[in-house]
Amino acid sequence: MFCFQCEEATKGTGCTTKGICGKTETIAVQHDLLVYVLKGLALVAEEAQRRGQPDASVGPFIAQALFATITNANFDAARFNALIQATIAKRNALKAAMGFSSDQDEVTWNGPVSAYAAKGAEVGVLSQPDEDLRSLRELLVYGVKGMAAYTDHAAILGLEKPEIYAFMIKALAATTRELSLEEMTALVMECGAVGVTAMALLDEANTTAYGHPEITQVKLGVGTRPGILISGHDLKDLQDLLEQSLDSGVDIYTHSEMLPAHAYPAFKKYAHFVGNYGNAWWQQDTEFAAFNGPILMTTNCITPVKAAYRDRLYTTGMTGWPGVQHIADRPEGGAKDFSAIIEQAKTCPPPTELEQGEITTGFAHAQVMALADQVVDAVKTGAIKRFVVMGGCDGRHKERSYYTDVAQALPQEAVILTAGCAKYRFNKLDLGDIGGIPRLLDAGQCNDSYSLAFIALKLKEVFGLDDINELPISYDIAWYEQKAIIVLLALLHLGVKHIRLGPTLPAFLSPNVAKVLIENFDIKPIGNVQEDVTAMMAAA
Ligand code: SF4
Ligand code: SF3
Repeated sequence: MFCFQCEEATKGTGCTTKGICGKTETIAVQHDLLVYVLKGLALVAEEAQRRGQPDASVGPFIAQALFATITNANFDAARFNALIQATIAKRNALKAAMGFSSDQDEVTWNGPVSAYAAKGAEVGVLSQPDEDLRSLRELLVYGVKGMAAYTDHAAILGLEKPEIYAFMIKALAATTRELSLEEMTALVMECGAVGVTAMALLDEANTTAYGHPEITQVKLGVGTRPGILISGHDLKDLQDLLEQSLDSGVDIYTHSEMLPAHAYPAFKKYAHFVGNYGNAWWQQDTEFAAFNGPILMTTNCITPVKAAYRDRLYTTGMTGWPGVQHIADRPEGGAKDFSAIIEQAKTCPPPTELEQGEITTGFAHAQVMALADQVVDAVKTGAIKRFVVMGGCDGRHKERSYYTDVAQALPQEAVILTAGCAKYRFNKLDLGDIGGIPRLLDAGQCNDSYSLAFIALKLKEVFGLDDINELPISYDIAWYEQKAIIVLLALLHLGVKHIRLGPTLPAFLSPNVAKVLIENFDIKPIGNVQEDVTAMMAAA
């Protein structure tokens, strides 16, 4: 196996025997083969579009299948065998319907399940010998994986855009061709543009379904009733769970990326939606053990499952772990059936308390815009000198304490804008406020990163600036998995420069590709805390 798609790639180069994430060689080569046959499906779908016979089911299928391959989403070999089989079947049906033939291996390979491991090993990322082309192809594929996750979330809530699916198809198909470095770079940039569209669509889907997030205090302590812990990013799953557990005597707690759900008006009406439990994804083994009740993983991030809570863990959607109970998809127009989780919860003791207090969330774009006059005044008077965007992912690496230290070292005139689980490095610190505006504004999940771009674009308009880089905003982004890659590409598309990216630069950036990003966008690695804080406050 060889995998270097996340920030925790072994030794900063790639995992070759087993993933730090827990991905085994079996799963890694299945991921590689699934992506390979999806490229074949994309080639056929592209031909169908060219002939004026597009198949509308291909885009959503690709989005779901790619979602399953993002880091920490799915570790279940049986699910991947089924996905590979379904991809080949879909590709073959579309070929047959068009009477299309091709001698490209991605389009013709038809091996049995027993051949998957060998084929996956043959078609992995190292099969491209040129390190720059490999780097650009993988950057594009990882961007599309992130886009796929956001697109699937929007589709679950009923919003889809054909141009997003068309780009995914075009991008996957393009990675099978011998394109020049310039052509590949252009596709990577286009990926960022379509990423903005996908993020805006998801924002629309979330806010249409559940209202605009509002400033909300979320409790960190626990009650005396049994609980269900819901993790991941899927708000529709949360909605179904809240509805079905009404009057069950069970409380619902959020974990990790589900925390910002408390800020949606639609969820505030549930009295049994009581608080947030624990921290970012990577501490789940001890936190899930202490929770005592069932845990529902709606999306990434799952870490290797421990015996202490294995029989209380459930996956759903594109997530999976071998041997862990999986809740089936909702029937058309219906709801998922969470009754087994609710029944189990009733038999469990209440959660063991980990901490007490409250944290504030709900600063998505509408809430920030509601405070726009105050914010603009504070900038004009100099009470706010700088906004620092510290969004993205959290992870295990101890170097990530950098983000806690930066949050603490920033001067009083700096406001932090965050989204994603990166926030857990500083969201429990008392950072105070500036004339009533909290110094930490949490816009939500990584899925809500659109808010960060929206706020920047609105401020640019209010201040009458021509260039987004003239705003008093610095970017100090933490990344881990592929959704952070599409957010990064989206920011680059919007013209944002001087982004600090950490805790390490992606292993999949070859020296030449990294050089292009540095020369064109002044992307830089994180450095010394005090030096970075001083530089950011000086707009560098
Ligand atoms: Fe390694 Fe990350 Fe790939 Fe897992 S996802 S195998 S940790 S590079
Ligand atoms: Fe986190 Fe996995 Fe990226 Fe949604 S939950 S931001 S890492």
